[in-house]
Amino acid sequence: MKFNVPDMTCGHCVATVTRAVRAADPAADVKVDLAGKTVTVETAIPAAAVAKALDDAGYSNTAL
Ligand SMILES: [Cu+2]
Repeated sequence: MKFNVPDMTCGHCVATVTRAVRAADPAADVKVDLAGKTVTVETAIPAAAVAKALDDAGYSNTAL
């Protein structure tokens, strides 16, 4: 699954976003494209759960 996360601006954001997804699913594979403002996640949990984890971390997002 892939999300547009427009508010990511730096390496700190990448780390925060990655940590947020891993908190929801420790086994998740998270790839962040900072320049493209996208996060690609391989996970068994629902997309809505990943979206909520990102929201809760302060990063609004839309599914792509
Ligand atoms: Cu940042």
